Amino acid sequence: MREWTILGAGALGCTLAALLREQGEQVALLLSERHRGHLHPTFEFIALNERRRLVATRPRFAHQAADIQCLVVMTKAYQVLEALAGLAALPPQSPIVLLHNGLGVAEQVARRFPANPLLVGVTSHGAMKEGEWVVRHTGRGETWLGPANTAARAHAGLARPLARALGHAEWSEDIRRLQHRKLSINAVINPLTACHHIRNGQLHEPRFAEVLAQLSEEVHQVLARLGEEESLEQFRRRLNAVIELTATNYSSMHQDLAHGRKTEIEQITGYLLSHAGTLPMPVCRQLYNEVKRLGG
Ligand code: KPL
Repeated sequence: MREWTILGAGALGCTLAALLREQGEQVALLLSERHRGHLHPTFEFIALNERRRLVATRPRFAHQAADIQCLVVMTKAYQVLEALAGLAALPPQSPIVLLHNGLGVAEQVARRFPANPLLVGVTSHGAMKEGEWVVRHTGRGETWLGPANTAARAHAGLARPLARALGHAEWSEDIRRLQHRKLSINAVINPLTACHHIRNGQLHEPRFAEVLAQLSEEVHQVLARLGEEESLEQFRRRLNAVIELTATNYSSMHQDLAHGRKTEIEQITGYLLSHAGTLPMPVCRQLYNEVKRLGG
């Protein structure tokens, strides 16, 4: 039976581990050396219906990379390359699945692991940690996977067990479009909420109407430059729906800044700025600089 190895025991990584275990799938958590001694990395999982249970997974460490059959990387975008650096012994036939926010990382992973099937994806599940080993699933969402290289296409079937575990998961040959859609939402909500110390829903307060409109326009212009055909009006509707749906959440970038962690600004806003060509992008640029100034 296939074993999933999850790299990145954050809230989403543990949520995926718990939901896969519930379906009887074999799951290992790839742990950093500081967790050595945890023979069975067990954590408490709080499901959407508030039911609590202990989830036991198998511990794995980088020196066991040769045993990894399917690697799901759920670290922050900026941690992916460093986290993979210790896995040179990963078998070349083992698929690597990247499920982080932002863009620009998969190309670097492909250079580092040219033989491995490389899958990329987006997920809109929400989760948060309530302690080092206590994880709460806060929202069900969609998950999409697609190929970042030709070898990945042989692994489209991975979407099936993921769908059983997550409630929804699908394969898309046009995954870049879905990544762009997620990036465009993150590029508006994340830096604005992080810089103004607000929950997502507060973006609908009148004081943010102007900056929200300007930023949406800038982000939409870059997406159009990247070949996306969604109209500005459609983008605004989609954005407003996500703001409503996640109104009580603090965005991941807000949480990162609030906890003194590095943010994914480089892979989100930085990626857009580097693809903006001659577009001026004043609001994007200002938020990028502000997040950097705040330490992210
Ligand atoms: O994906 C998110 C994030 O916080 O990174 C959104 C959709 C903005 C929800 O908070």
